[in-house]
Amino acid sequence: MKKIATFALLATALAYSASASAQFAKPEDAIKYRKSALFVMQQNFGRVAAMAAGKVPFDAKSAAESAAVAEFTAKLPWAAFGDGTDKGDTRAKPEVWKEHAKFQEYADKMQAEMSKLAAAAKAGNLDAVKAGVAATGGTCKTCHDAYRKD
Ligand code: ASC
Repeated sequence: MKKIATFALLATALAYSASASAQFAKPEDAIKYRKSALFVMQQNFGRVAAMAAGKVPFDAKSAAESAAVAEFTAKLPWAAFGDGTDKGDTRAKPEVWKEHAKFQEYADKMQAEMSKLAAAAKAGNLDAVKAGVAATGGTCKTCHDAYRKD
């Protein structure tokens, strides 16, 4: 029984690491991938944030589309912070890998807030969009303060 459990655990671990590393041929690719995902996410979040701030007129359809893209792209960067991707063209601090569970917690929190924002935008509720932008932006800042250089 113990042997079977150990084998199952090992197989799961191997499958996981194989799939995580198989996604990227080189560490540079992982870095480029996560930065690209974060860039597309920010561009879309920024569009909604500009509406929330009254810098551009609120357009419910555009807000809903952008928030949906931001919600989806918010899922992508985290698989690209694997081992060996701490060096290179990145502003990520070493703490990302030293405190990976906490970093992942921040990432999860951001995604949860981004989903609430997407729901508010889909509902066309500007007040809820404003609250969602503030809450989501707060999670961006908290993580950047802890885990991003500069
Ligand atoms: C953005 C962006 C961030 C957050 C942050 C909110 O649009 O690029 O990092 O919002 O500025 O405080």
